[in-house]
Amino acid sequence: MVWCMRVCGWVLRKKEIGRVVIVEVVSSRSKPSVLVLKEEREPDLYAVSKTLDVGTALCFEGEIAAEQKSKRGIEYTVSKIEVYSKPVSPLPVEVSGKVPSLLDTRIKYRWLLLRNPVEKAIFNIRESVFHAAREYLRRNGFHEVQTPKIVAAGAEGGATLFKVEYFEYQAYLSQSPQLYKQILMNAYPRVYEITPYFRAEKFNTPRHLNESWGIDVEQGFINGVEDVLETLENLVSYIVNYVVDNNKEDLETLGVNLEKVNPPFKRLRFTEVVDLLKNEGIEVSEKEDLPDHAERKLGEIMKSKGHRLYFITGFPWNATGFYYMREEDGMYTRKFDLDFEGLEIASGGQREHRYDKLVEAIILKGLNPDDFQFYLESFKYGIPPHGGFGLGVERLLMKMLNLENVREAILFVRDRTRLLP
Ligand code: AMO
Repeated sequence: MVWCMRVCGWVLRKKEIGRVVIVEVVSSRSKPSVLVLKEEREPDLYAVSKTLDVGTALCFEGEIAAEQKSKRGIEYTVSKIEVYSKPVSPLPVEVSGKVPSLLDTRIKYRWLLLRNPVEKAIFNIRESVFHAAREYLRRNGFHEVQTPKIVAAGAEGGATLFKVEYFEYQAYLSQSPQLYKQILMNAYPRVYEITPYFRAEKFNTPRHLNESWGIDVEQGFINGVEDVLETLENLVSYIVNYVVDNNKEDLETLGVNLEKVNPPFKRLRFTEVVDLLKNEGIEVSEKEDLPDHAERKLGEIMKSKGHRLYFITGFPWNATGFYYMREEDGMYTRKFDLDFEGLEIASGGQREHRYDKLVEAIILKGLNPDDFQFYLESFKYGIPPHGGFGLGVERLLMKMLNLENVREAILFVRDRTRLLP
């Protein structure tokens, strides 16, 4: 049985070969529909198709052709074409995918270049990442919450706060839902939020945005940081494997051979990382966060041992936020990172849930406990031991799809120089 379908989209390319017109129409899939119109077979539609410019918005009705010759898409024989809108000027960018555009052009015209199969494939996969994350977390008893994005205090250090005028108060854009997801540990055993992070990173790098998206999780009643590591490795595996199973066409369009991943991921102590790097001639301080070049080198070392994804656990206190639980030695904490081939894609840890210790940590970090009263109060009424993480969506996509720049993984880029579109 042959099904007649109605598909709406835009003309991506048009080719005339003798008395045949071939029109590629892009819709929501990364592969275009290929309309084959023969003068002999459908003279009226053939005449219409000759007038179609690249960019025309149309709907067509047709059947998947018995014989499929096109390598670019799915061929249809057409019974109806309805034109909805014609471009009033030629398109400013080449959308067919024949000629790759520069990153700058891709960012400026993403809304139009999304008609290009490669752009469409990236964002179809981005959609799957969010869908899979929700599916996994919901199935595992996490409640979805929304917390404010206009806040009175930052959680990730003052240097990257964007100031906002809030009537007569000084406010900021939220860098992370950290403090709020912890507060909610008073009433939910498990929460997550899919959220933007606003960070005034002043430098331009291929892995930083000023507005990025995170999958932020917090889990209570834990017996230690290992419970949180397990949630994160299961979540990341679920997301990657979901994309492998559900975005075959998009991965093919991108030419990406994404392999499934399975937990457990390798765990490395921070001190082990320092030794591993020392053996490779890279000196890193035992008291600070890993610099970028050290992170990349570690990625190479781990890849040669067959580990694409690995945790670094037990970060030094000097390199962490105030809210991570410190070990008894005072030097190290229960903070971890998850790295994917040399790039940090997530951070998390067990939190300090003991009131007195938390006040002490805030003071030790040079912050004023008065600024955190709303947060501190929530540690007085039976908050359970808890931990969680923030997983950077654009960074995860970058690694899954071998993208060179994090800007390729977000529709509208906010970076040091871009506030439009
Ligand atoms: P962190 O600051 O490491 O941790 O952020 C978590 C993850 O978010 C991503 N990310 C970014 N991606 C692109 N551009 C940026 N400017 C940017 N900043 C962060 C990264 C990073 O690993 N509150 C903790 C999480 C927690 O402990 O639960 C936090 O925000 O992938």
